[in-house]
Amino acid sequence: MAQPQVHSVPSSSRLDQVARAVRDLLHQPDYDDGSAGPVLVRLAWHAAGTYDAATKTGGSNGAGMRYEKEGGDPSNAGLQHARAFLEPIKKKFPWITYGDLWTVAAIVAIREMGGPQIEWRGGRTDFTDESKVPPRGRLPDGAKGADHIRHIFYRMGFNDQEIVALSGAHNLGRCHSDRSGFNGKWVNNPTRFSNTYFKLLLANDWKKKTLDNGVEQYVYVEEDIVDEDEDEDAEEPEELMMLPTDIALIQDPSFRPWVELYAERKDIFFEDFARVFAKLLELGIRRDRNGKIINEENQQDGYKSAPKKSDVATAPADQNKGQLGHEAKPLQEDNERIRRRREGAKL
Ligand code: DDH
Repeated sequence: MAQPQVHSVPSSSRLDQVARAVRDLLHQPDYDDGSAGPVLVRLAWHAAGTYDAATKTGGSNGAGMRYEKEGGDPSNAGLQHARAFLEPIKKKFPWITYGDLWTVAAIVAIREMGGPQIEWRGGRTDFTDESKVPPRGRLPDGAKGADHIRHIFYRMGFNDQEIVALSGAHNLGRCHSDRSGFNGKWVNNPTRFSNTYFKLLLANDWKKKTLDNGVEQYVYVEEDIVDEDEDEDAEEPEELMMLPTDIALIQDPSFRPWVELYAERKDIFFEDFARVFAKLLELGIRRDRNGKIINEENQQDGYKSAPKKSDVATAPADQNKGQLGHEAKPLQEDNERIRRRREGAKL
């Protein structure tokens, strides 16, 4: 029998408060490139991108990443940082579900980083156990090619154009060798949402490089960001990178025209991205005519906001070595180096 509904779907005035709190936490001078935005976007994408249209399982309802079964998927390595960033907001607004918080944080971050306004609809519940948590292995592997990308995104119900539009999120953030094994950022300003990623894909002569950890990615050093007045000992400009899956977008004859369009027309990219990201966040969610979510777990439990599981951002057990236990330590050291470099210290 259905339980009485204890919590209601958040009102827009309550959501405004959450959105404001997300905006306030984005500025993180000691983290990565100075913003929590990119990793928040990735959190929402990985929460939703587990959807399987055939079985109607996975997707952004339930916040399954709170459970080891999903949070421990090596694809989700590093997302504990995003969840930890949001924890003070959850503490301040305990009524919001993790499912809503993780997804709304991404759209606030994208807008704040100069991206489009994205439609967002609330009402996600939080799973109360892991029975509905999707199996691991549903997210894309950056080392693979076009067939793999299609296999993953067609499963969610996206077409080739939508895949390319979504991939434009790689304007943001960076790869971390202690998370995915890849390393570096796609564009010079990774905290500003734009279509630069598509421009660079087409403009640059990407060369395959094998990193010390054996991982292969593509790299390019943009000459014109080297400051000629800089003395010889100065830090080299950071090499830009692409994943093999990014390069597949310009090699595949059906993906490539969309890369060309988005490189040329930022306005069209923004419009398409907004539509497709909104679709992504709705994956796995069924609504009635009034917009109320009617998934089984929502009908059983209502708008169920789960309590926090732990005060400490812990790494999944099977994550890369070095992140176990003190998983945030290498990151902190990295960030400290970046911060000191910005302040002009020679390291
Ligand atoms: Fe991605 N992504 N992504 N990505 N992604 C990584 C980082 C970020 C793939 C692999 C990686 C999307 C699609 C794909 C963002 C958003 C989106 C990293 C680096 C890998 C690897 C992780 C790390 O080391 O920290 C692959 C493969 C695909 C694919 O399409 C085949 C999509 C669709 C999105 C989206 O948001 C719509 C963002 C943002 C980041 C930067 C995270 C950060 O911490 O910074």
